[in-house]
Amino acid sequence: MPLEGVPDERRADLGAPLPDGFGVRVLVIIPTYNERENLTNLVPVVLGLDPSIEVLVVDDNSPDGTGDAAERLAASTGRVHALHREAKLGLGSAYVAGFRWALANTEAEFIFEMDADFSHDPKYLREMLRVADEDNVDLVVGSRYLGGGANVVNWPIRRLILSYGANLYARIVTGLPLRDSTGGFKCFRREVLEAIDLEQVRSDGYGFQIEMNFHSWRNGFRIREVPIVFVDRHSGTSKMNRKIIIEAFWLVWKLRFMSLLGKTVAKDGRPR
Ligand SMILES: Nc1nc2c(ncn2[C@@H]2O[C@H](COP(=O)(O)OP(=O)(O)OP(=O)(O)O)[C@@H](O)[C@H]2O)c(=O)[nH]1
Ligand SMILES: [Mg+2]
Repeated sequence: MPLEGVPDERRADLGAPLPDGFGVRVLVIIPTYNERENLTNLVPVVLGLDPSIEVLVVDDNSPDGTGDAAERLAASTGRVHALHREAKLGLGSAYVAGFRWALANTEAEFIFEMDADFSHDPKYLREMLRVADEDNVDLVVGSRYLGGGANVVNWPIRRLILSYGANLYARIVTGLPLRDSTGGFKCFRREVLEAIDLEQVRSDGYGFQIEMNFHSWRNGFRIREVPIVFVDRHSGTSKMNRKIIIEAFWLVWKLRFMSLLGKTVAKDGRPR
């Protein structure tokens, strides 16, 4: 698919190409709620990275017509799929629905989570895939807080402190060895999603991200962070809210007690 309609600054700097004959099947899941313009700009860039990449949009009946935009993209190429849900049911359950769809309908070996709003620059996809494939990593996490600093552009200081503090708190309470456990740009090897009992993953927003990382880690999978620069959304509206923060605050304690009790959400019910 040509990169039509993509702003010039997005065409440039997409990183080094994947090795010739990479050939691994990749599915990028993009959950959307009112992201029509962002989605229409983002998808061609993602597809343009490599022919092995396909996209699944999970839209929650966005009033701005994002679902129709996803259908138009799907009609223009066989590499875009759209899953429509009836109402805004939350980011966590959108991903769970997307993971289930991916496992049931594709043979994708690597399955990405990615935001629609260009906060996650598509240029990092290649490096994340390279790490997953060549270095045999099961979960690659795009990280804003590697090396002590914060690679975040255009966030108010209040939000930066909240996010940094939340990550420190999650690390201390759960023991999860990640600098950035709340971010939503990551690449799962298929087996990771197959091993986790997705039925039991009920959290939303930041909590969902922490929970997926935690279960992957507790199930013995290899996790690695790669540095990314996160840029605040240029357009569209935020879906952040207080409920999501409070949920994540309590969730980390639940995870800690689960690990103390030796409980996992692996499908076979025991740690690997
Ligand atoms: N399907 C679906 N997608 C959602 C829902 N909530 C958020 N999203 C999408 O999930 C991604 C991340 O949400 P954002 O609103 O960007 O969350 P954020 O990055 O924490 O906050 P801002 O960038 O400030 O808006 C975006 O692509 C959203 O459109 C939801 O309830 N359902
Ligand atoms: Mg965002």
